[in-house]
Amino acid sequence: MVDSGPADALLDMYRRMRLIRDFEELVQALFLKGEVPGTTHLCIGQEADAIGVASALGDEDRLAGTYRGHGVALALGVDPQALLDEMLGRATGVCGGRAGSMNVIDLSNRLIGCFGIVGGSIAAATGAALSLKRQGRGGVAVAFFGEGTINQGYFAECLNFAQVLSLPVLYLCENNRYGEFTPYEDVTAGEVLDRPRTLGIPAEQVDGMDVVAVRDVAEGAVGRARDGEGPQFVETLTYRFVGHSRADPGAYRKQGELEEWKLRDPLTVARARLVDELGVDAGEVDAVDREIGAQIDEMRSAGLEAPLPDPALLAEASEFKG
Ligand SMILES: Cc1ncc(C[n+]2csc(CCOP(=O)(O)OP(=O)(O)O)c2C)c(N)n1
Repeated sequence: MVDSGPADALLDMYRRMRLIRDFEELVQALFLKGEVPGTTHLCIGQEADAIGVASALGDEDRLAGTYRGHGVALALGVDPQALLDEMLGRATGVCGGRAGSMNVIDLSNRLIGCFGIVGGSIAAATGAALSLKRQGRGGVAVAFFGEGTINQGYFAECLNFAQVLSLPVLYLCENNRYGEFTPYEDVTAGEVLDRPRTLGIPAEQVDGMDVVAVRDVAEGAVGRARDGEGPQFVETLTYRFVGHSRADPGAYRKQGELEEWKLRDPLTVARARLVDELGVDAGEVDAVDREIGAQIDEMRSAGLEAPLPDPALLAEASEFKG
């Protein structure tokens, strides 16, 4: 091995991406068996964004995610078993089984919420950035959202507000090409980066299939926001390998597109860099895969045996129709 520093850091990021991938594959399998109430939105294929950005964050920072939020939750350090239990609606879930897949929140791990409303994460992170600035402890807030969100009112209002007040916020747009079942270009004029740039917000694009590239760009952007340079914007070029939600087969994709993107699976890209460039033994990477596989098996059994919430609380929740 040439230099163990970058190899160790990348192997750690690979491990965390593998956890997200296997976790979501388990959630999907359990959903299809009817064990997951509500719905699911998976980030399979987009793991490098969550891990790359989380790797650039410190203790004072905060992050708001979307309904596609399992990846950022795990990346920030939410307990995997508690997150799985949440998907299964169990009392031991990170939100006591009442948030489900879309609305996870874990303030102790800097996750200020995952939002089912498209654009909700932008508003939450902008507000958090205002609060962080007033506290003066150097924290930065991050908003994750998809490219379909840039046509929402929240987007224009919040970016303008943040720029005028020079708030410490990173707007992280995951451009996975589709908003639900609609290609970006069918509903959006111009390029994603044109929008923040119109307001004078520094904006850059990064390969969202390369966790090292995402981490490096995120470190730069978070650092500038922390140093008082105001809001920053990053667009990751990525792709979800699965449908929008539930059992969507993704029939709207262009022919061959999925297969082409899978060649650049973030796990494959990270593995190749580990083995071919950093000299890590392929067996070491295989061992990580096996370790995570065993962890997931244990989590599955524990989750399915975990207690359901108090029936009184369930009755209260079912009365809420809002
Ligand atoms: C305000 C609002 N409008 C519409 C929806 C329905 N909806 C859910 S996801 C989605 C697409 C969002 O696409 P994008 O922002 O690109 O994120 P992605 O799902 O690709 O991660 C839409 C329109 C919603 N949840 N909230």
